[in-house]
Amino acid sequence: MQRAQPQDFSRVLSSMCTEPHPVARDAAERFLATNPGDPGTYETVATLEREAVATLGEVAGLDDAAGYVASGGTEANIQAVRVARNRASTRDPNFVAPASAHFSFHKAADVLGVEMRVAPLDDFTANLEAVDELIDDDTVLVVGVAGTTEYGRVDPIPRLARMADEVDALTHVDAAWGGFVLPFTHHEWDFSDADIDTMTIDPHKMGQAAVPAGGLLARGPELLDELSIDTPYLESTSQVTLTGTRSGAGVASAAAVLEELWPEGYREQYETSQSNADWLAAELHARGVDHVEPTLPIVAADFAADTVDALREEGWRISRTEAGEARIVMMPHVTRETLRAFLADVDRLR
Ligand code: 0PR
Repeated sequence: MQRAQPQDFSRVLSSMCTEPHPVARDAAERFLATNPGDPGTYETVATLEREAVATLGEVAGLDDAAGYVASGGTEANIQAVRVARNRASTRDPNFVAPASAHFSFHKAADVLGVEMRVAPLDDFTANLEAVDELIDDDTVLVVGVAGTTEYGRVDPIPRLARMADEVDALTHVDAAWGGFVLPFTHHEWDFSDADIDTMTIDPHKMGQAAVPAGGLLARGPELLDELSIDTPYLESTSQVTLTGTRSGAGVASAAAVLEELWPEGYREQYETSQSNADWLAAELHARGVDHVEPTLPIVAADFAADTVDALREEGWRISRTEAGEARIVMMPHVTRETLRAFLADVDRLR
């Protein structure tokens, strides 16, 4: 049988994952047979995880960060809701999130038995009046998104955090994708900008780590203690992660690439990705194609459905927003050359 090969990235415009950086790939291979879920036995990878969390904290404006390298943004978001639920005393907990929140929050609500209240948007970000109306004394968490999945928009995080504080709820920021580009922008999104408690920030997206490497950060260890489960027969006595055995490859790759790229490498990637997004938006404008302005490096373009189908036939991997626009995510593998080839096909097929 022929050896299966993964897809190549040359026509992938839809993904929030990318080719791992060479140092991430190398570290992943070396640490394949390690389990950070058992830090007593696998000490080296446990040390790497602490280093990765410390650097993720730097990225997100937090000294002495608590947290861990999760399986992905989904786990980190579920765990953030779980922290908030466990910390609160209400029997009927709810959390409030904007309609732009990733579908992983619906999973969190379902798994944890916490009601999810969805606030409508105004110009792609949370409508604050609506959020305010949805918050009540049983609200345990307010969620803001810093880099939405569809349009790369940033909610007004400081204002959401103030609303959460008023009812003693926690604030969680989902920067799963945006966390590695936002430090180089003027947006207010991190632990130094607002009284936020937890954050999702995924090395396996813009961080260029190997999959699986998500990130959960907490302002202090006492928040993670809300998740603590006794582990009687391990050398370590408790565990806060959702999964048990975890990927040492993911953890080691995250630690390696964070050390390699933070901050200058990530800054360069942000500048390249953002200039590609702005360039594509200008090219679309020149062609009369409606599009949503890329505040972060994602472009949503309003092609006719037939055009998208024809582009897919040519091998372009494109996903659609709920409203039907084609999403083009400027991951590191999406270069100016990729975009020129894409536009040439757009011009031919439109
Ligand atoms: N939060 C945000 C803001 C996200 O965009 C995503 C995933 C998550 C959380 C969940 O992260 P995990 O998928 O790591 O659990 N956003 C992309 C999406 O669902 C993920 C993705 C990645 C999609 C690669 C396609 C793909 O090829 O659309």
